[in-house]
Amino acid sequence: MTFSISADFIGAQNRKAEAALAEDYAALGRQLERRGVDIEKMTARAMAYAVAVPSWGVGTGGTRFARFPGPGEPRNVFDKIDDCGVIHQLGRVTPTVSPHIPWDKVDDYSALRQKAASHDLTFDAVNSNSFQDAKGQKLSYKFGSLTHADPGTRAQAVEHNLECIEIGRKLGSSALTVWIADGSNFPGQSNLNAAFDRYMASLREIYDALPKDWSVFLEHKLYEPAFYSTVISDWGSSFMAASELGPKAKCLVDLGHHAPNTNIEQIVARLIRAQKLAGFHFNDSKYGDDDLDSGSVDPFRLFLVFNELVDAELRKAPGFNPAYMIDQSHNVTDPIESLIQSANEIQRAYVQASLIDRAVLAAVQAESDVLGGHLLVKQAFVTDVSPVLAEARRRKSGAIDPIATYRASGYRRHKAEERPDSGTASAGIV
Ligand SMILES: [Mn+2]
Repeated sequence: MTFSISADFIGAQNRKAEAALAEDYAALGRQLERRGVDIEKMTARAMAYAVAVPSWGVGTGGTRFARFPGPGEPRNVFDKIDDCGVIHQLGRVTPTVSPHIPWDKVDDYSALRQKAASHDLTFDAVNSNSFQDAKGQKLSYKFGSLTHADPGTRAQAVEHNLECIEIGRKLGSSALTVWIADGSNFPGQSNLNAAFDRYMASLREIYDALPKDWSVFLEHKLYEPAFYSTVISDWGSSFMAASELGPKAKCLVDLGHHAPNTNIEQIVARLIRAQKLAGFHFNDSKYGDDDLDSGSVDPFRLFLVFNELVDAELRKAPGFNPAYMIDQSHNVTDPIESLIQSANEIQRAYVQASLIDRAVLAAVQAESDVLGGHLLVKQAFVTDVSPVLAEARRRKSGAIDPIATYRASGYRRHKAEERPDSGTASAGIV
């Protein structure tokens, strides 16, 4: 019998925090009422919001220099699902898991699906991996995968993506996320145009194999591991590819995959307009694709992204149905704590953006009241909606203070005993 956190334990922890929460919730409710906002509507929105956790995120990540494993790391995808279960049990905002193939390959996918269901979890978009060589793989991706100059290597990469679709069908997923590391490190190494043509030909084969109700999410990244050129480097390339492929192909925005200071919220607005926004890989960054915890460095940028998303949601923008996922690397923290905190910050940005009265904002903008518009947006951002998030968790039988409850439970200590270091734990970032 492996250790799990009981509902009774969460209830006992919550009882210690309930009185203070009730007081804070009532005070915030009165403040919002003065602004014409019904706190109950905000709590309902917080309760309805959901973001997927990446299966790879519960293992300790690393950099290209080193990885420092933590105690009790998941040894396989079943352990990962247990950890994802705890994140959802306490935070109540992450009911889905985004799997990664081949890292999460198993013999029995119905057993994996059942394991997830035992934690009230289902599976979100499947991530393929042709940025490293799988064990026993015939041809290497050292010089590319879907855009490799060799047709045999391209065919192998296509075949891998088709296998990911098959696995995803067994897991109840309905989307495939494709990110390739393909590019070049030297001017002259690759023909920039021909590489894109090969990408399109490979993606066409994958696209044509998609089941009826499936989508393919194209993920762009400006650089790394290729440092001179990347085939799908920006949202323009991604949009071009998705447009040519058809309606099932959309563009995924990973917040870390842009040059510093890029106006990502404007990219989001454009993709919404084109009905090509697939969804997100949330994380935060300071210098590049740092894969830091969501909302840890620049919560204002996260909020501004949600400002566009809530705007699109409330005006019922055609085709707007983004998939929300976290994609970050936890190198120096307990991954479970980081994912609870990150999901909370993403949900916070969503609720903050929901505070804005869109009609008032539009009227102010129509009058070219520059600072007036800015103040409306800024007022929403500086409103501390923590009591709304805590109350949403409490009403869904989660923890009022999820990280404190997690620490008090001793979950990590128990897992360190149950999961002896096998030296095989996989973790990574995509
Ligand atoms: Mn990503």
